[in-house]
Amino acid sequence: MSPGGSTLQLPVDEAMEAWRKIKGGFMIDHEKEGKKQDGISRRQFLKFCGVVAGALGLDPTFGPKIFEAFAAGPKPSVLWLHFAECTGCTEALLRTSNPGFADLIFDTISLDYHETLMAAAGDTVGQILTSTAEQNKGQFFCVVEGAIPTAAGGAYGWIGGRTMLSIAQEICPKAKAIIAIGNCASYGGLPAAAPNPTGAAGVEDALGTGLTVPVVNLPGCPPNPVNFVGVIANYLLQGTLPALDANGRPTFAYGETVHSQCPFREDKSRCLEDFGCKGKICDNNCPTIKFNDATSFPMLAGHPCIGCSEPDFWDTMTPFYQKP
Ligand code: FSX
Ligand code: F3S
Repeated sequence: MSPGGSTLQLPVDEAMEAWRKIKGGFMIDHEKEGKKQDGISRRQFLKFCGVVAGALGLDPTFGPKIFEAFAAGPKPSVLWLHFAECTGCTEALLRTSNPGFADLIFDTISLDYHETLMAAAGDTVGQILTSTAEQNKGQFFCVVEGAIPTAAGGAYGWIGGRTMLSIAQEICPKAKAIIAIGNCASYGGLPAAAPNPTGAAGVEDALGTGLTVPVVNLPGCPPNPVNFVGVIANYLLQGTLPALDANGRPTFAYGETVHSQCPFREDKSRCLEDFGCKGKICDNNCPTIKFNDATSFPMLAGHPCIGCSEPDFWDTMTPFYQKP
């Protein structure tokens, strides 16, 4: 959106009511097991909780405990901010189908603000964001998607007549915790690639040392939605954020290299190292958790790992391909 905002506007109350209806339409009906038209079946969601348990390094028998934690409520409030990015992180979430995105999101969290998905537009959106953050101060998870341009006082990135930097400075410090989703929000990603004239940076770097709210980085371009839900599940189960590595990433997901989990280590005919695979210097659980309903991951699809979960990967991991 350009400075000045869009022309389509709803009063705040109407917009919030519309958003509640959208959310309500997607809610899981746990009584109707197996009846997919009203949402995900209990069995399907239970299975997904087993996958999340696996991602967290827990025995799959923890699946029912995670399920209960999500079902118990109240669901954690999430305000989701978009900054400089391609929206691929949200798209990755939207493409989940087992459970589907709507079920996944609306049965695990209370998504109270998300510009890509909400009905409201224009100035109304800004008012919803400000008032929701204020009402839930210290209680909500702030998910940040995209880098924050910091050069020239943030002048390179605007939403609704405000700089992305000023929005982040207002909202992020009010959160209980910040989840930086994707490499852009974690470390700057593509927008921060050299020579980075916009001064794009990840959340922690953009907001500086004065930020006292904990930040969990979930890099990947895009990251795996299972790891996002894993962070929330960890919080619901233990009341804490997961253990983080030196790059602010949960060790349950980024504790080992991609290579160490790759099934092609012993298969020279499938290993893509000679084509530029960065699996040995990139930490993530892609080969274990997989994408697209756990059907595939880059190397299985014949594509080398591009190292997208590491800081500055556009500068340090390129060229992504090499001639064998
Ligand atoms: Fe960045 Fe996510 Fe890559 Fe794109 O929003 S991590 S460019 S997949 O969309 O931020
Ligand atoms: Fe080879 Fe990359 Fe797998 S180096 S073993 S294809 S992670």
